[in-house]
Amino acid sequence: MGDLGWIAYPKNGWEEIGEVDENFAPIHTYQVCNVMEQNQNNWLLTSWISNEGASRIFIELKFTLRDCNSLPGGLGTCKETFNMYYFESDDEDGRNIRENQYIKIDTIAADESFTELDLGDRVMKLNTEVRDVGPLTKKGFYLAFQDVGACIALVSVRVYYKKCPSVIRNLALFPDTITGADSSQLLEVSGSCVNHSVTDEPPKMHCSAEGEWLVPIGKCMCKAGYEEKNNTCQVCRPGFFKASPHSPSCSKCPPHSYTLEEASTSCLCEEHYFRRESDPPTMACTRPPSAPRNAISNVNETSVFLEWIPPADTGGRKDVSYYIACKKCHSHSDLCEACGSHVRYLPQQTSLKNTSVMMVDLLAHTNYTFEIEAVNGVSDQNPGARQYVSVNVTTNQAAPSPISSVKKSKITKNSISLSWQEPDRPNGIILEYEIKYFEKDQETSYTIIKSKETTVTADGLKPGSAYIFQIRARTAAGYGGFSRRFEIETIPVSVAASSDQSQIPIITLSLTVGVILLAVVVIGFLLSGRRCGYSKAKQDPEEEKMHFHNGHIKLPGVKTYIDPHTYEDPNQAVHEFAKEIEASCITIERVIGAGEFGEVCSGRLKLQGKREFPVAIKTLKVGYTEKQRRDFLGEASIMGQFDHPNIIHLEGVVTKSKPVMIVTEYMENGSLDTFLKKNDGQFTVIQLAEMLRGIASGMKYLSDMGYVHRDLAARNILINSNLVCKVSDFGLSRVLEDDPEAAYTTRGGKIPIRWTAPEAIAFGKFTSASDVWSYGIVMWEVMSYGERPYWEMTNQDVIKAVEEGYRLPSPMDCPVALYQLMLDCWQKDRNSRPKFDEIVSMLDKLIRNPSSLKTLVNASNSVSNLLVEHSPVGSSAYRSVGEWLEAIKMGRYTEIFMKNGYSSMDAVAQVTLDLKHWISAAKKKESASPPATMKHWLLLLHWALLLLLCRPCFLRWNHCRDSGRVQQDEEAHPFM
Ligand code: ACK
Repeated sequence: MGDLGWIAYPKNGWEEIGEVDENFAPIHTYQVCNVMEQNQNNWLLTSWISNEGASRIFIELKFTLRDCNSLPGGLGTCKETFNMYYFESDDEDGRNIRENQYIKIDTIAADESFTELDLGDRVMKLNTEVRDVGPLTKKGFYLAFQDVGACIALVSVRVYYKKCPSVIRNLALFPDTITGADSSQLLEVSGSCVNHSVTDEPPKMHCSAEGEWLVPIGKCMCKAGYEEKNNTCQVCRPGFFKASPHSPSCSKCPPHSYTLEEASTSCLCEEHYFRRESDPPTMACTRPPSAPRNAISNVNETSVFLEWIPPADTGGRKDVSYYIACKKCHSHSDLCEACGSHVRYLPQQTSLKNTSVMMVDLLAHTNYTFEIEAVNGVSDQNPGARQYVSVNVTTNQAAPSPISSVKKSKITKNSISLSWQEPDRPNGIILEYEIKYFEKDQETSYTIIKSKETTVTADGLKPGSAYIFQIRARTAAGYGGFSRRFEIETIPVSVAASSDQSQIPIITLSLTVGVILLAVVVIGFLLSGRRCGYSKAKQDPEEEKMHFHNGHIKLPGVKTYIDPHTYEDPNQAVHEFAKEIEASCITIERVIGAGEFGEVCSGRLKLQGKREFPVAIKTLKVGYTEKQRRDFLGEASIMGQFDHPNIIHLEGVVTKSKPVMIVTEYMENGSLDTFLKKNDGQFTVIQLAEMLRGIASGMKYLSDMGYVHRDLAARNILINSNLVCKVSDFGLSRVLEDDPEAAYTTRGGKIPIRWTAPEAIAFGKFTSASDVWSYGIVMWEVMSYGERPYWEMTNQDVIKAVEEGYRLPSPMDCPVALYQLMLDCWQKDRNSRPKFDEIVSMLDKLIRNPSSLKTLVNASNSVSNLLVEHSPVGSSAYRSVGEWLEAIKMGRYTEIFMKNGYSSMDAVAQVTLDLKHWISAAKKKESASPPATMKHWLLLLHWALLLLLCRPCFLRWNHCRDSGRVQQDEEAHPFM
């Protein structure tokens, strides 16, 4: 509205006029309209305009221009354009420059002219034209408008430049930026990160000539502890954290962590919770895992397999692994020590990912405690909180490991002397070594020497020949593996001869001395009255030599049992098979039992050159008859013939002084039946199977020797502290007098009915096959922890039941495979029963493959066995329990039946179901429902057995069951 200060010349040219615009607002315009006159050159100069740093400016003109056609008479001179110029200058002194110094921007024409009509309406039609100029190099400029004879009204001149306006993009601030001079130019502009943010890649954008931001590159990110909100970085509140600029926003503290501060970059763990360095801060705080669960062990000789299930609480981590700590413990104290490096762990001891491990190369007969510890990534941060489950195991007997090296001590043309070291793992006391040798490539014909020493001399060899030697050790657990083959050559004759020659004088001398010595020995021998006795014809009392060809022994060497009865003088038999011990070598410590002929004591034996060891001593009571002495020592004559780890070992006898004694190895746990009763339910199936395996192995040895035991029963098995079972009780008059279980048969013999095969009871046919029957009963005794076979049934009932095809039911929790083996042993046809060697291999197989022992005979089957064994014929249901009991000659039980609620036949049928129920409850260890006393239970069983013997009743039971009238009541029990 004020004075623009523009200059117009000449005077009659451009003229400043006040007007109104289309909205009737007052405006200034510059007008010129000299259309009638020739040679117009009217200039209008603006004042100095600063370009404010822009190098390209835009000029927008708004004007009206009269159409020459609408002007009457002015056509010759009238123009419809005007020119626009500019002149650059740094200051305001450019007004005085000449016209020709102005630079033309453009000729401006109207694209819309107004007509008379328009004028008449007083409506202005505005033209708008925009031109740009650049690049500008000075601080400012003037504009000039040249009219050359048009009718123009210049309404507005707007001068401007373009810029990209300040903006925040990707948390970077880009300032106002004036566009470049060139219309296609993009200006690269760096942004600066907003508060609490940091650069990732430096932020940049491009400002286009049109004032638009284009192509952003790079960005800023809110630093740790801050998050982006509305283009700013906001602090994380307490309880929230942001660990890295790269995380998009603040997160709530993960479980078991907290923060009380603003702008937290991490959260702190709650007490007892930890974070591993490598754990991301977004992960919950975790803790060490709880202990592994349900650890079970499986001992196989000197290997232990452990299996467990993962801990209930993994501490919130996935990196749980297991560590096995191994401790060797003393059996009678709590003292334990680390196992040492000889134990191997498969696959490894630490960082176990799987929930099982196997320890091998443990010591035999040793108590171990294994601690299975669950470990995770934070366990080391809380070492005080070790969580483990311990498993105590006792390793079994195991054969010794092979001998690793052999030294040649002397080689001649006919002999090779060797020595060796005890095996690395003897796994017991080495009883002897077996040395097998043969001429190279002549393996079918070999010699075996047994030696108690770690040296041997093989003589009678061919000169200059190669021999192959292999050695193995034997302990109570049997033979270990043979060593590798050692090839050794005897000296050839030529070499031997030459060395012999050089030694002729020495040999002559030795020969002379040898002849004299031999003479002395022969004379001495003759003078001594040809003592013959215990020592067998061996080259060395500690050595035994046997030759084999094609698998058959060449020398008479197969040991068979010799019945002491075949000796005219029983004393001779004793001294043939038993060593005489001097009474002074024996210390009797205490009485441990009563035998048939006198007390049984424990004590110690100290033989010359050997260390003292515990023994059992059977004594013959004073005042014995000659027959009693003979029978007493008869056992020693039999026992002395046996040499097997599962046969009680005879140390010797005392016959030269009184009391007469039989000294055997000491078996710490006494007789097997008592031991099992005392330790009911304490052993694993594998341990029981191993006991059975030992007994079978001893019996195989006896049967191989042609010895029939006749009184095989758990009470006649002894068990030592390592749970090794040994067959004992080798009475001369067999079974008759000394076994309290023996009863007289109709044939007059005294027989332990429950253990004896039917053919032995009926016709006195005692064979190894009848021993197999007894072995089956022993299996049953072992698996039922010393239960009495056929419980309280009378011998007569037992004979009858067995004769009718009834067999003992499976003991509780007995593997199917073992019960099947028992049933095989109890085949009526003795030829169909397994042989002891088959039993041993069968048990070996089962022990080697413990999973085969996992299927148990289920409780209900074992009960139904009681009843199902029979094929009933005929049916006549009894009306009352009394009637039925009378009919089966069991009338005396009527009152007991009634007292216990068995007043109807239906209730009797329920007996079986109650039994089933009780057994399954016992299996689940619910102590709530067993009968009031064990006796009652036995009675129940007894009755069930009676049911067996009563066919009609069985039928009735079957009928009840089939018709669904017998309702199985899970809760009720007659004795509760
Ligand atoms: O069950 P026990 O303790 O074991 O009771 C009997 C008792 O003597 C009468 O025979 C025990 N007994 C017999 N021989 C031995 C032995 N070699 N070692 C330990 N105890 C034995 C048997």
